Amino acid sequence: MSSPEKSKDDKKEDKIPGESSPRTSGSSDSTAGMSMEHLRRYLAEKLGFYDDDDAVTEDETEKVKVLDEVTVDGIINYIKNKNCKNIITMAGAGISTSAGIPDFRSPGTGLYHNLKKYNLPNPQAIFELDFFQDNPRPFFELAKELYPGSFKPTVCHYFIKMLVDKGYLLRHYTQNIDTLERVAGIPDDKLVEAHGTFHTGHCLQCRKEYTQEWMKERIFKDDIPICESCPGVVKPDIVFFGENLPNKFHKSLLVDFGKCDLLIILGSSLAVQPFASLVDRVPSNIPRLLINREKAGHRTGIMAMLGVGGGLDFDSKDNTRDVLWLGECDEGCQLLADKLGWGDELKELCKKEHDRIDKVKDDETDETTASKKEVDASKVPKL
Ligand code: CNA
Repeated sequence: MSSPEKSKDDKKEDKIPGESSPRTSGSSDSTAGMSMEHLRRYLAEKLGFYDDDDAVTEDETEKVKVLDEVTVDGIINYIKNKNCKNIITMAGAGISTSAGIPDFRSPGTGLYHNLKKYNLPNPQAIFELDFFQDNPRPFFELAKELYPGSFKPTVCHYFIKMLVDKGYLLRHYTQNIDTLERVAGIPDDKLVEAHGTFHTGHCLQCRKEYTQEWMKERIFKDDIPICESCPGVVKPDIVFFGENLPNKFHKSLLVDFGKCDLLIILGSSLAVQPFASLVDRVPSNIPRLLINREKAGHRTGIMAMLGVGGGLDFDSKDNTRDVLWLGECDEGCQLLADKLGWGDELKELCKKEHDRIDKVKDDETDETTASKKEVDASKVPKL
């Protein structure tokens, strides 16, 4: 993105960047020598944020009105008019809190707030590889609390599933490790689990692979899962701090983001990199909608003032593409579905799938009770 060489040349001449450039010389708001736009670029250049490519796109975005109104209705009109087929959704822990899984950072209920009982040197340590290798127990205790299989996908998960079924979704990028996307039926080829998943696990020493069921059996007995081939600990394939993100993440983002025709970000504080910076990978004329309890991932401070740098840009006067919808993910997704005319279908899908999951659980409980009774009966001495 950046073009450092060009910046260096301009610096040498100590010129205001873009001053003599044919791309920007046509700026019409120049009155007393230095226009606001030139001043902005000059400061950005001096602070090292200037990006020549941005200069072009920002000039262009000034002319292009991406959304007819910067609201959810504007997004809905855009989806209908553009016939979107390459929507990318990006999700965080906020899409699963209504299923009963706490997020990281929400005050009071977030995991970071509730990790005191584990006596960790700092809350992040529970997801740090070095700490895990010394003391895996806190992680497995937490894993037991959060273990996939105990929760049902939310309205938001099923909305994403509907985007798949209706041919609107290019890819869903999730930071979540709860596998609720899979439970909701989002197929593997539409899914990028950027921070890995509990779906599989590997021995930290010999890399032997294990299934979710194998790990679950041990974790629920409060055993540390130990490899069957060596003394290594088996860690679920979720990405800890200090580990690389999966190859699928790196490969997919190169192919997907240039094609994206709408970005929807759901339930994330956009505080974890490199995931958070994905918002900057869509072309500059592509709308971005954030559905979240709080404003997140936006430019702040001097970056916002200068109109440079990455991040969502809700507040600038030139914004015609970044929409913030504050509230619950489920409500936001139901609203989108209603406005697209899929509202009842989404409600029916949630009900049907939740009933199905409940039935599977009931059947499992019946089977366990029946086999327990069989065992108990076999213990009764025959007279
Ligand atoms: P985070 O930093 O905890 O942020 C969550 C965001 O969602 C916050 O901005 C909340 O305000 C918002 N939020 C919470 N509930 C809702 C809701 N119902 N509706 C709308 N907004 C809501 O979590 P991120 O995902 O941004 O951070 C990335 C971490 C979290 C990743 O490394 C994950 O692996 C990790 N994580 C995942 C899970 C999970 O798999 N369910 C749970 C906890 C943490």
